[in-house]
Amino acid sequence: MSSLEEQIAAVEDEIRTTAYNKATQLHIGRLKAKLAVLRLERETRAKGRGGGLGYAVRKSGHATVGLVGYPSVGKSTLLTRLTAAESESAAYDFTTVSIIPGMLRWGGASIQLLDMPGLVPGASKGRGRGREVLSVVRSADLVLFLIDPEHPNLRALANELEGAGIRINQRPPRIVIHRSDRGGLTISSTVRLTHLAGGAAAQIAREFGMHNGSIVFREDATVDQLIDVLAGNRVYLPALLAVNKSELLTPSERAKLAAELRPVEPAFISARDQTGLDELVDQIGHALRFIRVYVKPPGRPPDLDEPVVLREGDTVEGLLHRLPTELDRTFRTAQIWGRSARFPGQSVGREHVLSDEDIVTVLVARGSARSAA
Ligand SMILES: Nc1nc2c(ncn2[C@@H]2O[C@H](COP(=O)(O)OP(=O)(O)O)[C@@H](O)[C@H]2O)c(=O)[nH]1
Ligand SMILES: [Mg+2]
Repeated sequence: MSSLEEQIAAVEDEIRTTAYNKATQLHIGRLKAKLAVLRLERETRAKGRGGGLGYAVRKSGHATVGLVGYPSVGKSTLLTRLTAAESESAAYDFTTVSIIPGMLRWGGASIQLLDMPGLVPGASKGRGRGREVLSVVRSADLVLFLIDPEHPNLRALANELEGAGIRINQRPPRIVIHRSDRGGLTISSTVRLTHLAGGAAAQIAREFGMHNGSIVFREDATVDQLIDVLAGNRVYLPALLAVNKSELLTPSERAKLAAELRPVEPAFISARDQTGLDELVDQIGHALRFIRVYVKPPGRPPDLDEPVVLREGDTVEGLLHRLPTELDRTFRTAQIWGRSARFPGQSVGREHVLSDEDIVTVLVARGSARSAA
């Protein structure tokens, strides 16, 4: 019986050496599924040994940004420039051996920036503390890739994240899975499937040990997307790219690099000379999709100077978590003025999704100590 690593290597090899065509398509799909299952097993074992759990990073601020790049691209220098944190930097690799947090402000929101050890090739397989670093990346709200003009290999960097189950600038596939113990497997779809037609989906599900239940496709998903949903431990993160040390580039070198990186549009910065940094912070702020919500105590005007900063998609529930716990405990209904309200003063429940610049009055159950926020 070969070891787990050997099995993984063997399947990876077979995928690499099998030519992709109509006849091998399903076979490759099943190999990919097999590989995903073996990798899940490897994760489980690593966790059992206490490895792969990552650093304990206490999140703070309204959102967390993970700084991802190879060693010596200037991550620590950038953190020091953007935040008050003291991240030591030096002209050799691996100066940062732990995760260093710093805080920056953007339009009323505070954003935690995490400087971490540089990724090295093979990080997702555990090289150079890669697994620990990647588990910190998983918990971030945004990835900021940093590359330098000498090693502009964004693809390799992104592949390390892919290998660790992190999906960049993608939304979760619209596939709904229900497992059960009996009744066989039902596959249905609301659109025509071009990648997973003719029993392919069922065969891939079986590789994951799923023999009963239902899979509903709400989009024309690929094999990889189905595998992601079956594996179940993927995270979907937005990402930005910055090219550091860009003061070293001539205008034509810069244009050439920009063309190579297309369709990604990098921010060209110099952490050393502090150029392009304001624009970068703006990009970060927009990418995090903050919204500002104003709380209005009943019968009084809202406090327009002190918004509660939330993220797009956050609900009244999320707002309550930011207010005194008493309000959360005794919450009855919320009244909304603004873009998310169908009419001014609409009453909504905890699940209501808020919009930027909404005004919210929290009403609490009668007989509670205070009647409202
Ligand atoms: N030319 C240039 N060098 C930089 C810039 N930013 C950082 N460096 C240098 O690159 C080296 C590595 O920086 P560091 O921040 O430690 O990189 P890290 O390993 O990614 O954290 C140091 O010698 C820095 O002074 C920059 O914008 N331009
Ligand atoms: Mg560093």
